[in-house]
Amino acid sequence: MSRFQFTLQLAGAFFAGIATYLVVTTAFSQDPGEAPSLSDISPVELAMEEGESGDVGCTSNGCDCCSSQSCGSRCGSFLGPCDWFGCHRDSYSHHKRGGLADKHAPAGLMGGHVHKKGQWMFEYKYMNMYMRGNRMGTTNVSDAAAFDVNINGSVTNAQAIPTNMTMEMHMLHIMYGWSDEISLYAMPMVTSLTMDHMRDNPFGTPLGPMPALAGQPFTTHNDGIDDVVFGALWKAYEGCTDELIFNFGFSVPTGDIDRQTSAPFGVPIDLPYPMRIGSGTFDFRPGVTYRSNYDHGSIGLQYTADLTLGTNSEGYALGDEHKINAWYSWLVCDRLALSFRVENHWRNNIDGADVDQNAGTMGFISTNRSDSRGGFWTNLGYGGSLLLGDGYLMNFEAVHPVYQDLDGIQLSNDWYFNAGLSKAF
Ligand SMILES: [Cu+2]
Repeated sequence: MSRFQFTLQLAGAFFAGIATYLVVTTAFSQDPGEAPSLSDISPVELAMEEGESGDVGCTSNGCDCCSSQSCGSRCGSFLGPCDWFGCHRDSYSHHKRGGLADKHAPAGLMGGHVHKKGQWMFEYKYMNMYMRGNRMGTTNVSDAAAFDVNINGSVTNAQAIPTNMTMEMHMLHIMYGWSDEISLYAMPMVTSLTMDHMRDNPFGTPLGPMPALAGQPFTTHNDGIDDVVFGALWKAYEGCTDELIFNFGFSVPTGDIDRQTSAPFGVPIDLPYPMRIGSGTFDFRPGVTYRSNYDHGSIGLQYTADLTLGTNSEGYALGDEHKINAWYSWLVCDRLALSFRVENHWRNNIDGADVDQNAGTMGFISTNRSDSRGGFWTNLGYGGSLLLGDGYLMNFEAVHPVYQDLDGIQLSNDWYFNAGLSKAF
């Protein structure tokens, strides 16, 4: 993808996000309706998680907390009072808006909330990502067509093709409220990577007789401690019902990038780029999140990036990544929210190349190519979060790509899953 295309898509995604925001805002600010009585508000629910982000600065319990028209109208009920699925909703009070099931961004996102001074949060997050089948640009290619392809003037996948891959991550997300505006966080994690391949070209090759093991599968695996992510979140703006949070994140290269495998040749060779756990570089991971709360849910817009700083010990740097997300969380009731998310994700190709790899290995298999790592993905995410009480929040999200434009030849993304369980105290 050219830099021009990239810029164009970035701008397009940004304006799409703004348009989504305006449409949702307009839809949800009509019909002031009736303000609920204070007796509707359960003190137990309100006390549940006082002090998390989204507790948007209103000082009294009622809808008169803000005199502005916009806030007043948001105090109205869009869908009317309800008592669905046996759980009563109390979300009319802005006073304790942060204690509801939509207080965190959807499970696949980070950096969307801060904590009050002195509050801790511990969260276990899990991700399982699955990739299946090869793709060039926006076109899926069969196993037969994935062998011996010409990428940027040189042939690759001469000796094997990747066929599918599973990436699993177990993350421990720790947050602490340094002040009411600034929260610190750290996220150590363990990553597990498994890739299946098909050996040689069983579909016919111009190079002579077919090797004896052609078409046989083989698998490589790698797991271990990934790069540790840490940083600070700064709530720079807090309105009556909305807030803006900046993320100053970094990662340190604690993940291994130099492991070897004996598959498929029986002699140790370096694992290819997508099978390496860490980036090998210090990364800057900035972000900014805007959230706006409504009686029946909340919307969020988020930009995040992962920018490598310098070059790693193997002589390369992973490509920069950018993500723009827009989501809507619908509060079915105070304890349960359902979310819908749209993500645009850009990743650049690798800068440089591993010094241990001689140029020949690029021809063996596409996963050794630094020019087959970048791409653009549009993903849709469907999630839910459930307040379990006592400060526990559980969330889940299923994500799938609806558009993928991949540089070179790469495995295409399939459905993947995010889940988390957090406790704040
Ligand atoms: Cu938190």
